[in-house]
Order: sequence, then C-alpha cells, then structure tokens
Amino acid sequence: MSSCKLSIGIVGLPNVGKSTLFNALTKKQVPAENYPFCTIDPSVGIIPVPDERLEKLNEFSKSKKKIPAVVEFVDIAGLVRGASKGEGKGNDFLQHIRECDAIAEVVRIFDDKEILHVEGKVDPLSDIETINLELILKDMETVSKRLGSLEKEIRAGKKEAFWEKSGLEKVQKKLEKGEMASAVFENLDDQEKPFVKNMQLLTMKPLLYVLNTSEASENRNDIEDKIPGPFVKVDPVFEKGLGDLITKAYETLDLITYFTTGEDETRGWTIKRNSTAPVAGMAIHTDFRDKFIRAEVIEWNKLLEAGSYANAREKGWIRTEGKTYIVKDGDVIEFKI
Ligand SMILES: Nc1nc2c(ncn2[C@@H]2O[C@H](COP(=O)(O)OP(=O)(O)O)[C@@H](O)[C@H]2O)c(=O)[nH]1
Ligand SMILES: [Mg+2]
Repeated sequence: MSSCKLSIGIVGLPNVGKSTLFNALTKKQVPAENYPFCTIDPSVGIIPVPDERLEKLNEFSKSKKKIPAVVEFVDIAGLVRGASKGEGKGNDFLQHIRECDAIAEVVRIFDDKEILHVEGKVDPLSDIETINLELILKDMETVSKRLGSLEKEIRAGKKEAFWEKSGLEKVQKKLEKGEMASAVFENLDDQEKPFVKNMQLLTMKPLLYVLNTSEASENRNDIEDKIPGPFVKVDPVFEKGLGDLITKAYETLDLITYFTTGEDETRGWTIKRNSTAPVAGMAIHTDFRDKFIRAEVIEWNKLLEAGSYANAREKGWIRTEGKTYIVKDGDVIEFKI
C-alpha cells in the first residue's frame, strides 16, 4: 500500500460495488510520475479533486502543465460478519482500514437479483449496522488490550497513565453501547485526547457513507433519512456522482487546496486545514519545512483580478508571510527557501 498521501479506504460488505466504484474512480487517475515519492500498488488510486480554480489559474499563467490536487482511494477487500474475530481474513482488512485516514463506507442500495448479497437480501440499514459493529468490536479489543497493559504502568506510578486510562474508559463505555469512539471524543478532557488519538481507532476516523445506486435497477431510496452520518449517492456503472464523492471525501478529511502557478506548471496541493506555511510546504517537498524562510501569498481570485503578478505586486496584494502563517484554501503561494 502507499502511504504518502491522505487516503480514504473504500469499506463495506462483499459484493456491494466497492471495486466497481474504485475502478470508476481510477479512470480519472493522474499519472503516478507526478508523485515520485510514493510507492503505488494496484489497490491504490490517486484521484484528482475537481476544481475550477485550477483551470482558471492555468489559463492565467499559460502553464505548460496542469496538475490537480489529489486524494488517494484504497480498495479494501470486503468485511463480513465476524471480521473483528478474524472471519474472512477480517483482521488483515481491518488493518488496511487502520492505515487509512478516513473511511468511505459503500452501502448497496441497488437491488439486482442477479448479484448475490452476502446477507441474502438488500437491507442497507442492516448492512451499515453489520459493518459498523465489526469496526466497534475491533476497537473494543484494541482498547481493552491497552487498558490491560496500562495497569502495570499505573502500579509503577506513571502519572500519564491515569489520563490515558480515564480517556480510554470513556471510549470503552461508548463502544459498549454500540456507538463510535468519535461520538465521545469532543467530550474528553484535553489531557485524555492525545492518548485516545494515538490509538488509531477505526471508529475515530471520519466516515462518509457512499450509497451505491443503479440506474438499471430498483433502488432503496426510502432509507436515506435514516443514514447515520453524511452520505453521497453514486452510480459507479453509469459513472454518476463521482465528482460529488471526491469533493465530499475531501471535505470529510478536512482538506484544503493551495496553488502554485507559473510558466512551467499550475498545480493544486492538498493539505490539512489549519496547516502552517512550512507544514503546507511539505506537500511539495519534505525539505520545505526546515528550509522555509518565508512565503509570498495571494488569494487565487485576487491574482486573477490583478491581471498579472507584476500588477498584484504593485498593488501590494502579495503578502509576505512567516512560519506561523496558517494557509487558507485558495491561496497561491511562492515559497522562499
Ligand atoms: N446493477 C448493478 N450492479 C453493480 C453495481 N455496482 C456493482 N455491481 C455489480 O455487483 C457485483 C459486485 O461488484 P464489486 O464491485 O466487485 O463488489 P465488491 O465486492 O464490493 O468489490 C459485480 O457483478 C458488479 O458488476 C451497480 O451500481 N448496479
Ligand atoms: Mg472488491
């Protein structure tokens, strides 16, 4: 698996359309040569994020090359009931989910008699329960293992261990009720939060439901208002809703885009919201964090309005920002290193 981009794992029961969706997404894939630092395997797709700002900046600069911001989708094999106890290689697949930054949970809404459903019938809400329960059970195992080993540290008088224990116990209670760790996280004490975050729990990851509909079949549209979180509808066979999915996934991960633009290339870069300029620079090259001196920044639409970099500079619209600057969505940046 690759690991240098923020990634979204495509998760769900077998035969719900995960690979069909993955294959539809990868048709949009950008060539891997633009990502020399990544190792890529066939289950990973680097997918461009639709963004009209990129087109406009590209026109503005008349660049030779145009490279969009991307997110990574990972096709993960199907989970079955009992996956958390190792059923159907479940432990391997859950480990793959752990390595992703967010989950796209594919739910089969289309009803097609020709295509076997592992549970015997198309019941989207029950499928969601089945999958989420496996994630929850796995987290319960992870948490209780850790709580066990913490006892020793507590007996040894390690102060930090008390915070970790109280945080994990709150999470454990939530999980025991069949709820996700993410549902309790905001209510934890600030001292508890880092420990819980560290556990890389499956149910702490941002989750987007992907309702797999089909133009060619009956669809269970009646359950939409009962989906327990944000969702998008796609039809991977007729390739509908894919742009929506990519954009929503991007938002779910709390990602933003900044741009670099010039004669050679106009390019969008993906970063986590609230990144400082040196950290944002790491999207371009890891060296940028340590070698950062300053950044010259202008909003993309201000640059277009100015008509040229020279005009923008004359008008004083290009700001010089330092190490603590928080990069905004749509910034055009020139890094000085
Ligand atoms: N009619 C219909 N069939 C679909 C759709 N999506 C997937 N399938 C079919 O469902 C079967 C399982 O799909 P696949 O993507 O391999 O599921 P996975 O096991 O979740 O990866 C295949 O025969 C697909 O052609 C859809 O939207 N409509
Ligand atoms: Mg598959």
